[in-house]
Amino acid sequence: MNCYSRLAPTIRWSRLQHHTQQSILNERYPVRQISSTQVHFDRHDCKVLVVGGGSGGCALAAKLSNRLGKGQVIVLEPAERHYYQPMFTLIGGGMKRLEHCHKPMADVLPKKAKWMREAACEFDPDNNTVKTSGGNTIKYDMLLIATGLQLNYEKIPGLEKALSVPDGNVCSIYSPLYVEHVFDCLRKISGGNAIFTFPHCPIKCAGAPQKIAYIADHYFRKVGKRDDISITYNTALPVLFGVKHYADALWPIMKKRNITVNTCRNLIEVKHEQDIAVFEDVNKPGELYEEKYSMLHAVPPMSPPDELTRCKQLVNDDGYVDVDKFTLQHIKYKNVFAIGDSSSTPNSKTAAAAAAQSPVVFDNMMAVIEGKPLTGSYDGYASCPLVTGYHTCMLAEFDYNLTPLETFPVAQNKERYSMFIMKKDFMPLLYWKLMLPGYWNGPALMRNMLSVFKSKKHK
Ligand code: UQ1
Repeated sequence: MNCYSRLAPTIRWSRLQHHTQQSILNERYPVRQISSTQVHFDRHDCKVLVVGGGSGGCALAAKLSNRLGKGQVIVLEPAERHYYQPMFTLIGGGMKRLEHCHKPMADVLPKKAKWMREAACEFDPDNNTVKTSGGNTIKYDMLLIATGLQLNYEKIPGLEKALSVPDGNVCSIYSPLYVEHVFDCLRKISGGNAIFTFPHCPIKCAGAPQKIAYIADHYFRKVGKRDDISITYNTALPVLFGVKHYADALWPIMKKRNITVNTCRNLIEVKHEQDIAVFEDVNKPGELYEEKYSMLHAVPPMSPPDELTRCKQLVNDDGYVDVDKFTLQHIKYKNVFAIGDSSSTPNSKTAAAAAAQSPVVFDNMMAVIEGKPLTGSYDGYASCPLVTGYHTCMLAEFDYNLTPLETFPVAQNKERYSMFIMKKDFMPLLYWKLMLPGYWNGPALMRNMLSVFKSKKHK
């Protein structure tokens, strides 16, 4: 099977400009120029192979190639563009545009690393090799898996079809293909039920599905149509947010905004011709609820990519790379590490978590290369700037114990304008200028410095 076939979502061609169609095609299906007389597959050797050029892969490729020198690191990444995904919620709310959130992959990958514009097709950790979509084999000394998650829209019957209806009323902030249509939906709807979902599996940025609901509420109020629209947030989780400290602050916001929250309710089908979303009670399989929507914001189920989950030696039963949660080293293969969303570590999956993991992975990979004991340990830090409208945000930060681990000397379980500006204007700069070039190790240093200003109550 062609490695790329899983990446082929139903694309709403009618809504996309020709150049966008072409660039998405180029991005998804890179063409290998093959001469008719000679087909020639290569074998490549490297000290470190980084699979994936997302936030974690990029940052680590920069750190490692800086230390190891030119030509020692290969990055395997098929996409032409690197997206700053934390901006997708703001695009959904019409606060930013899609063109603000991506750069050419060639510009963000480090110059000292070699970029192979192919996908990993087959992992063989017993022989230290990875086969690529272009038919090449890469042999490595050290492997870093940074693939992130794939979006499985097709797992919900009817959803892809609904998303591909021209000017339809189903949308999703999670994909660059669909994110721009979210704001169209917010503008278009004039009454009825706006339904927002959260699927029955771990996802990246677990705060985003409710952020877009808060933003929608604020938008409907701003334009004076909120009284005609009822908003429902249906989550498959038993809680509103995994960290009690913030969940306790978010429930009253939902209440104040008059957003109905149903927990343990999972979207299982979309009947777009009738505008009906079908939900199942996750505790009572077979107990179904049909809800009529005038707008549906759907979050797809997600999983590590199929190419990875096929390699049973590397992954746990759920398909995540089986690493030690502190050292981020593979449980069985000591020359394999993972960073970011595809790893088995039980932290929230955010770019901030990848940033905090980056110095640990770097130190521990270098320790293996130099034959020294591992010293780096990841505490599970993740943060989620919970945007709650057009000028407010609650910055949640916490660790493996789901205990708040906050950077700033203020009560962070409150909605603040300062945190909104940080999320909207400061974070993109920090990401492009510091994180991707490998200089940002998460806010631990800043937190320690600012801790002198914290009152005992907040320490
Ligand atoms: C962070 O480190 C990070 O990664 C670059 C983000 O993603 C873009 C974030 O949203 C946040 C909040 C952090 C944490 C940084 C600070 C200064 C609290």
